[in-house]
Amino acid sequence: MEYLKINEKISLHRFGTPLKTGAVTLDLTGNDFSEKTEINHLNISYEQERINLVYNLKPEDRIFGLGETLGCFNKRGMKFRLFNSDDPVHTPEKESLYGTHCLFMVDGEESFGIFIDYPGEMILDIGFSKKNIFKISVSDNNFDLYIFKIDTLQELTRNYLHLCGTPYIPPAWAFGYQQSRWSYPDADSVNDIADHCRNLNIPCDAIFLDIDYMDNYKVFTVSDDKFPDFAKYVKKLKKAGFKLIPIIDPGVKIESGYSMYEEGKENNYFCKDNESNDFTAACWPGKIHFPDFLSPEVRLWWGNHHKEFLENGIEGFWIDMNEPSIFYAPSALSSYFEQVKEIESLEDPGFELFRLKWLSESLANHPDYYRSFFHNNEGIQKVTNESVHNLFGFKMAEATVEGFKKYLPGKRYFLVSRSSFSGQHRISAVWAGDNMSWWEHLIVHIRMLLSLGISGFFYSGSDVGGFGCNSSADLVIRWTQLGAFTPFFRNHSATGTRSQEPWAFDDDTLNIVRETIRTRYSLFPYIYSEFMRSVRDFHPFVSPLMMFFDSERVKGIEDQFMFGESLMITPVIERNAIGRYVHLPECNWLLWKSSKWHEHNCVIYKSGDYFIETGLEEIPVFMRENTLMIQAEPQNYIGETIITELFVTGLVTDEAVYEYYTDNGEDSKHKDGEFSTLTITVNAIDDSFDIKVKINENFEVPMDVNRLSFELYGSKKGVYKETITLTK
Ligand code: MIG
Repeated sequence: MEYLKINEKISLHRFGTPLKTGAVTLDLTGNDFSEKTEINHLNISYEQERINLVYNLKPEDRIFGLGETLGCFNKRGMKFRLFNSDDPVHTPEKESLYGTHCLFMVDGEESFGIFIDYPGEMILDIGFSKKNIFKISVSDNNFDLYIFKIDTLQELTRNYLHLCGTPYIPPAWAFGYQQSRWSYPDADSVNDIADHCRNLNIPCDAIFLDIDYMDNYKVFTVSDDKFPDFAKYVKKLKKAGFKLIPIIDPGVKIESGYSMYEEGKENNYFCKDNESNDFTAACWPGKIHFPDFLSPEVRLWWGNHHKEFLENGIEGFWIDMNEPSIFYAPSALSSYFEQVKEIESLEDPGFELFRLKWLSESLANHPDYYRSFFHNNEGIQKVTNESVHNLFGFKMAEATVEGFKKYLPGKRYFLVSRSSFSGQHRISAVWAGDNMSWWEHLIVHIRMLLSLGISGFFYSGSDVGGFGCNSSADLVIRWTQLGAFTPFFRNHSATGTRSQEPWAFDDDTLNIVRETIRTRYSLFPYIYSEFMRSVRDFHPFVSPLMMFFDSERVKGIEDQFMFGESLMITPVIERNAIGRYVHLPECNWLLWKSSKWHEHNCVIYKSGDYFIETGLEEIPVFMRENTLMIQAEPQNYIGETIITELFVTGLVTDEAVYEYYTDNGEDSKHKDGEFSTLTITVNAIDDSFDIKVKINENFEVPMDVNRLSFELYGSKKGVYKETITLTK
């Protein structure tokens, strides 16, 4: 094993000659590796092709991280198989989901972090089989293992991002509400959604196009019947403030004359089977080939095919099925049919019938498939998909980015991927895939978001209202209230399920959901300022309480989280609950219980534990002492009007400083200093408040705020209100 000390915090242990995954961006060339046989904390054992790393868990150890996984936020007691999989039923025992993020922290007497950069299968048994044994089994002996010498979770993320790069920043409108369903298949149904939103005063920034917009599920086509004059349509919707986000699936339909198929075949752009023929699988379009995204040439080709969409005004995509998901391979299907015939011929099929059911289920995503096709990795070496499996989604995202770079140069783009790998946080968001309209999935949503944040995916979210199964009015309400405090805020549901748009239920539900979404929009100045800061600081935007407060108690809290630096969200996630218990760590807190963005009840709480009664229409949010929250009048969509007035709320007993941040929201010029800030400083002095406002304006980005209305708590005299008008 080779060893490299990168800096005081990070060291690298290199096994064999690992393949370059693209996860790490820090330039390590020119460094001198030395030989080493041991790794701090871990026992290494070799088992045929695999390498096992064992850590002896101490009673107090907690394990945090692992990105998109199920189970508790503290992963101790769980087992995971990191092998990207399209599994649409997220029950608690599932070991694999769509992404691989092998970054975690052991938090205990001796804390440290580990990141394994390896694109094939890894099994992590975290005290599941044996209570005190944490065994990591890597299915190959070529990989990089990084050790982080850190004491806290925020330090882990900071150092990991130093190694793997800055998180993706979406365009500003991506912080608005987004409406989706499988499917709004044609212009009429999309119009219906857009009209409902505007007529009912429900802010919305984006509408998603699921697979039915295409011509026969052929990638990069738009059905002419369903969207006559697509280009004009995209522009019309944009004028009304809606971005259209088409879905892109990787499988290319095998159909002679279809240009994607012909070009791919001719240029050898598809993954090959054992006999060097184009590998055939099946997905929505029927029989398909997979583009070999591991080849740079293929990525360019694929990227170029976004041209028409991007020139027609599309600014974002969601990319799906990129684990890649396989309904069946034709060879497996024929053997399945043979077995059906065999069973048919039996006089009494008996138990064989059940075997048939199991057989048909095992057709999808069978492990054999991933052994039977090959990539031409970076145009250099032939590798089985199995050995680089977890890169497919990442490399597809890179291919998409090639398109953005070419046809939307300099612009921020919107990209959310289902499958992902470490490092992908630089170029795309992820959503949590096919959750269910189950109350149990609200907490799953929170835990996953927090874990993803650790791995640098600051902008992510899960389907609000739940994807599979029928949702209900109360679930959509509670989920919208939670979703309003998550970065990617999209209501989405599966075909065949009950509609779950805000207006799909009754008037009460509509009103509550509308006010919740309007509250979200009122918080846009705060959300955007905080998000941009979180990226600058390498500190997750949505983060666990333990990133702010240090106590054993706080480390065990998984159903409350920080949203930026000022707000702690304590969502109600149980059906029929009339409220919930909350833990308020360390300082005083201001409970901001709102049912409308500008109407709220504020109550000061000392640190401790409380039961907070919460009506179905109310969102309990706690403001941290000596921080501020800023709001503006909600808009129909982000950027509809210029923000000139801010509403500032806070509990101030000493000093609170807030930096409101604004930029053009659509490109990367902020990196060169093209942003403006307005710094608000509030000091509590003798039962009153001293307020100072300082503008730092970049001439390219006007600071249009000219009025600030304050509502301050913490003085013995009660609430203090003041409005300040700024003159330039
Ligand atoms: O096999 O495109 O997770 O969001 O609506 C299902 C149809 C394929 C899975 C995605 C979901 C999407 C659906 N897709």
